[in-house]
Amino acid sequence: MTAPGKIDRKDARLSLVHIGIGYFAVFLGTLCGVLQGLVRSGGFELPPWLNYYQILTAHGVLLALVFTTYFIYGFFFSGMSRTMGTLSNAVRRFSWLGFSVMTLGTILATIMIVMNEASVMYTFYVPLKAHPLFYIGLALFIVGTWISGFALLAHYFGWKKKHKGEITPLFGFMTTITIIMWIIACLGVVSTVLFQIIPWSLGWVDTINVELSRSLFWYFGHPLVYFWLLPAYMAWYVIVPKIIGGKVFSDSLARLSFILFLLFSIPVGFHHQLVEPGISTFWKFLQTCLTFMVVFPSLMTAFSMFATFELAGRAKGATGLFGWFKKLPFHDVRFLALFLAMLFFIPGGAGGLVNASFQMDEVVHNTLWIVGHFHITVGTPVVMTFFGITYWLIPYLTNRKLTAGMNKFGKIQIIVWAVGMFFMSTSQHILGLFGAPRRTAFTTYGDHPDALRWFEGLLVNQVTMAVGGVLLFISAMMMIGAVIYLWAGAPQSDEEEFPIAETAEDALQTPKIFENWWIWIGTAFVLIAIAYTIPLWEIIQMAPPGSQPFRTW
Ligand code: HAS
Ligand code: CU
Repeated sequence: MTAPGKIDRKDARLSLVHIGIGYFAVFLGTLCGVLQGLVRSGGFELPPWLNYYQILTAHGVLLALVFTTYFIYGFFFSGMSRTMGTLSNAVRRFSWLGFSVMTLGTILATIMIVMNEASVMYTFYVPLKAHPLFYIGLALFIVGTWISGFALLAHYFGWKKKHKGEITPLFGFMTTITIIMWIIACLGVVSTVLFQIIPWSLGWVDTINVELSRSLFWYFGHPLVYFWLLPAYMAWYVIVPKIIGGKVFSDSLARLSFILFLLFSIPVGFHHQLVEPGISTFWKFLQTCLTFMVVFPSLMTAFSMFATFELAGRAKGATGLFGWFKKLPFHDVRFLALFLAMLFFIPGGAGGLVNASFQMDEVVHNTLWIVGHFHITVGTPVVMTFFGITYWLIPYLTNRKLTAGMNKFGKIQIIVWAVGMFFMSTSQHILGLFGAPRRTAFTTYGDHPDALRWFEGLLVNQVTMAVGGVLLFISAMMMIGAVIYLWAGAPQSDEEEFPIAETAEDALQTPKIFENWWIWIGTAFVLIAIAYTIPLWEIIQMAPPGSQPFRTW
């Protein structure tokens, strides 16, 4: 029998293996990242056997796809076991199957990148063509996540069956929303990979409808960012209140924000394609409006965080308008990491509003501004939250202790990450406004005066960006060190908890309709049908001649 608050050793192992692979991807992916930064500064050349677009592809795939997905599943397995009971043997077997298929796909895709057969970036836009095994690896990766996803859904609905009429635990509800959104979103990328790209890359068909492929990719690509963000929000909603000695401000607001993500995160992909031909402006405009709808659950989250902080502070006797701020436990790395993550998301999210505005996107699209945007959305709110979770989750899973020394080390590691990201992302945003493009190695375009400006600005230039990159690499290596120490070196203890907050007594009763999955999944599909049916039909009907494959490296 598992002690209260602890999880079954077999569930712990399933979670740990996922987190371990995730951090191995961090090691490789950040190594590529620092090399990219040094190349762009003009002060460093890659060895002839390594090309810039190869390491850029590895950086994006390993960090944005592999690290995030493995970590998220490791977090889900442990949280679902902790809050909804030990996983059944069947659920665990299915999860190991999903893990095996995911990992086979990851290995295949990574080998193709290492062999320089897939320098197509993490968005693998056609008509750039990688080796067919790269795409087959990606397809296996997605199928593996589906198998594990369905296993987690089985665990959630199994709990519901045993607890008829009860409101489900918040962690489980949020995991289920995220998995359902992920499964629906992946339909886009699986369609283009299976029915367009793989046959085309194998030479079974000569040409490919580029606009259709990109549109199916971005049908998946924007909800992909919420697949990363929602687990971070889960930690902000469910775990932070416990760490700060407070309660969940409103269970229903938390659930409603996740339902809004399920409804509005998919029919918005065209906001990545605003400058692309082949999509009529009406549909771009409609999806831009829906994009502004999907901002609301984030603003609700911001409000909820402030309310949680203030209520916790006041309960401790805070007075004055901002007295509650001083009561926050900044000394605790488990909170500091998540608080800094939230702070970074303010400009990160605001930048997203710029990107989503037609005219402004014309200025920033395909510039370093976008790279700056996603380093303070994925690279900090998400990654720094995952780092913060790691400081207690690994000791919890390995029955070890987050020592005071490691807490101190962790605060330094998190602050180095924050400083590095501040320098790198600020430079990227401003260089992007100066016109510096993304996805290019070092170049001054024949010493063009505009390009030279990217190296001369006072604080903001491509060298500052590289300095930020080096700080991020140092912080990432510190994090890897912390993971190894917490996994195998920290003192044995079973004190470490998986912090799960209770809901505030005076919070409104959560409406039962929130658990009516048919309504929410049905509405999500209706919105998707409205936003995508006609434009995809037009893209197919009025397709220009397809494109041959290109290999530019
Ligand atoms: Fe984005 C491009 C629009 C959010 C990631 N985005 C990207 C790319 C990535 C990415 C990876 O409309 C590049 C893809 C590529 O390779 O081409 N993005 C948005 C919008 C949002 C948004 C409207 N993005 C994210 C998140 C990401 C992410 C989240 C990852 C996790 N993005 C775009 C657009 C593009 C784009 C266009 C395409 C641009 C182009 O031309 O290519 C929204 O979700 C943002 C809403 C959020 C806010 C901020 C809310 C603030 C919160 C924290 C509050 C702080 C607290 C702390 C409570 C409005 C929740 C307490 C503070 C105290 C002081 C006490
Ligand atoms: Cu997007």
